[in-house]
Amino acid sequence: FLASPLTAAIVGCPFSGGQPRVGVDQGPIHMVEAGLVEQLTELGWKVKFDGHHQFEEVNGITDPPIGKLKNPRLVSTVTEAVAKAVGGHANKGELPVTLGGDHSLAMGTISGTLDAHPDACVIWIDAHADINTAESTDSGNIHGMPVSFLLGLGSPIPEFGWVKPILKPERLVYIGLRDVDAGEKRILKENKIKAFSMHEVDKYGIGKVVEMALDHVNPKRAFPIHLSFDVDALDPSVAPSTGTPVRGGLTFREGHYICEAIWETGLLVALDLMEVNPSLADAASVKQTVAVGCSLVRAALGETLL
Ligand code: 4U7
Ligand code: MN
Ligand code: MN
Ligand code: MN
Repeated sequence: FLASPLTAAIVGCPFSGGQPRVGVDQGPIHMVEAGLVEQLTELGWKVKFDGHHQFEEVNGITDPPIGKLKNPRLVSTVTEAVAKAVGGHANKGELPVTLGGDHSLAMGTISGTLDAHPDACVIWIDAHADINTAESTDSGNIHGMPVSFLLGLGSPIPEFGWVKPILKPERLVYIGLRDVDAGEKRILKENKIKAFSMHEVDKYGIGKVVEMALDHVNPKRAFPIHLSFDVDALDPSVAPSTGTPVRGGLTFREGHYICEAIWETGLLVALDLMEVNPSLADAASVKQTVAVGCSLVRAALGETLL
């Protein structure tokens, strides 16, 4: 699916409108400043990066809530721009690496991937399921909702008319869940969506879980893969600087193993690294979280231990 020579396109998305905490917009800037472009070049990639997105489209927008949804027009406008950027790179056979920013951005990244690769499957690594609908959300934060939009669940919201419900429930799988709202549990069951929580990671080990996840979503290893990685899937001791940390998460190695194993399939066509918030926690924790974000990206793009 990828063009040769292998080209990665960094899509830096300094955006925080899908959640209330300031600072997550600085995540992509910190990862690039930590040397991510040079690190991927060192791995042998041709890297395209022409600055972070400025999202000028949103200037002057007035954005009262729609029902419970906060910043709906802002999120819709930004994620539509992201869909175009990611779709543009993917259609050229480049591998978009989207750096967040909050996870509402995945509404855009996955829309872009599916535009170029309609049969792609999605592997979602997260403490959370991010599948609330306009009806089920308590917080109204859209970073907890992108999956429901992509699946076309919940009542349609005209302001999000550009999002096409193009993801099929059987082409989606989760790993790492441990903080799923009651409404989300119902949605997962009703739609028969496969999820491997931390319970399954403990029970089977990460190697078996990744194999089972791939067997479910990609049985013949024939579909392209979009990997959406929320850094809060990792344990807070590994990635402390994130807005919604939940204890009992993936270890450093488990997180990296997932990325390495997906790279080994040869099917990766797009990657998201989301929810790094450099304004949360002390300087050492920020440095650690940013470094972990960069090393997860490298692992997904072919860095090996030997
Ligand atoms: B993230 C939550 F209620 N489910 O909807 C919500 F627990 O992108 C959290 O995974 C969402 O970090 C977390 O607000 C979104 C909450
Ligand atoms: Mn999360
Ligand atoms: Mn998330
Ligand atoms: Mn979060």
